[in-house]
Formats: sequence, C-alpha cells, structure tokens
Amino acid sequence: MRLGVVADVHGNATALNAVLADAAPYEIDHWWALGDLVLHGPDPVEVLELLVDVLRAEFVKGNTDRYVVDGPQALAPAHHSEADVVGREFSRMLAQSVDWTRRRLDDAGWLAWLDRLPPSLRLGGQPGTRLLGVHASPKTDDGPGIDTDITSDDLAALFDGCEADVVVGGHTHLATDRLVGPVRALNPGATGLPRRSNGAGWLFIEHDDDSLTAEHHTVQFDTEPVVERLRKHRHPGADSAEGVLTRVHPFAS
Ligand SMILES: [Mn+2]
Repeated sequence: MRLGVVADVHGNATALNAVLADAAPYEIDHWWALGDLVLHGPDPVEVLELLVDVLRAEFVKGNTDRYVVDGPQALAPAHHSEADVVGREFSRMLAQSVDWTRRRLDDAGWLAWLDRLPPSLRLGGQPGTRLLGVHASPKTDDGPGIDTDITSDDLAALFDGCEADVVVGGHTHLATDRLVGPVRALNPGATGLPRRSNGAGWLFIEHDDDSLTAEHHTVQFDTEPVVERLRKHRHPGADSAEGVLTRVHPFAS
C-alpha cells in the first residue's frame, strides 16, 4: 500500500494542491491528514473538501482543530504581563482566528464532523511495520512532539507504551526522520505553514507486512495568493501567517 501523509495543512489550499500535484505520479492508495487542518489559513472549508472528497483521507484531530471545535471561550486563559506585548497580541489573534475559522466551518456544516475526528490512526499489525499516526505525540495532541530538537530521552518518554515500530506525527512543523531506540520517528513537516523549509511537506510511505519505507517531499508553492486571500477575507491572523509564509516570523526560522 502506498500511503501519503500530510500534517498541519492549516487552511492553506494552495499548499495542499501543490502536494497533490507532486504526489500524482506516486499513485497514492490512501492518505492520512494528521491534524491542524484549518486554523490560521484562508481556506478552511476548501481544505476539508479537498481532503475528504479528492484525497478521501483518514484524519487525526490536532490541538488547533480542537480549539476551533470548542470555540475561543474555551482557550486556556493567557497570563501575560503588561510588558509582554507579543504574548498578549498572539493570544488576542489566536482567539479571533479561532472565531473566524469556526464561523466558516459552522456555515458550511463541518463543525460536528471536525469534532468526531479520532486522536490517532494505525496501519499494519506485523512486528516491524506497525505504523501509528498522531498529531503531536501518542498521549496528547499538544506539547512537545516529533522534531529534530527534542532529546532522544524526551522523545522516548513520549513514545512509552505506544506499541508501534514507526510513529508519524506533525505539530512541530519540522520535517523529521530519526530513530529513538527501536522506534522510527517521522514528521512530514507542515504542509501549510512550513518551518525551516521552503515548501509544503508530505511523506510518501510504502507499507506492507514485511517492510516500511518513507521518503520526505518538499514542494514549493506560491505564497502570494495565500496572503492575498488572507487579506481579502480579513483573516485576523493575516499578519502572523504572512510572516510565517514569507519566513520573516521567528516561528518559521
Ligand atoms: Mn500546527
């Protein structure tokens, strides 16, 4: 089976379409979308329509999908000092972006669907090729996750008891392929809001009972129309998303 994996599409249909074009020659049988599907980008409804109707993907719910389902009033109260202008501004932008995205999904009838998404996906039962898909880590949709910065000990603790040979997750937005004890840790890198990368990430995985191979792909896409749509639709997080997409924002570097 040929599995394509995207994560952190973040409402960016331009990036997702670039991945689809890049993946066409690989004749993917099945897609996984590992959460953070809609928040921060201009195209939350279009992204869900693409993932469901065109890719026929299976899904994991990410922390920001949970924020959108639960609404801005459910966000943990932020305790920023008067001096922490950046922190207070981020919290305000996050609440407004959650509200903006939630209204669009509600109008299009997607909120109940988003709420039903599971926390993880599994493929294969043979030792050596058991694949687990998560958003951040096997136990939670938030906090530390799979990237090149986390220590092996910390990553091993996140994987404790996961009963998988390969764990693939998103959340950190950093493309990763490393061994943690006997477990291979993969992250496709973000599709819609890349970090330390000049394009949309996705993973091509070939899986059967005897083997599992994985290949990272990075696909360049035009960020200009994404920024234009953020502005046109008066997205409350437009400045922040533009900063990440143009690699000016500290999160991107
Ligand atoms: Mn994310």
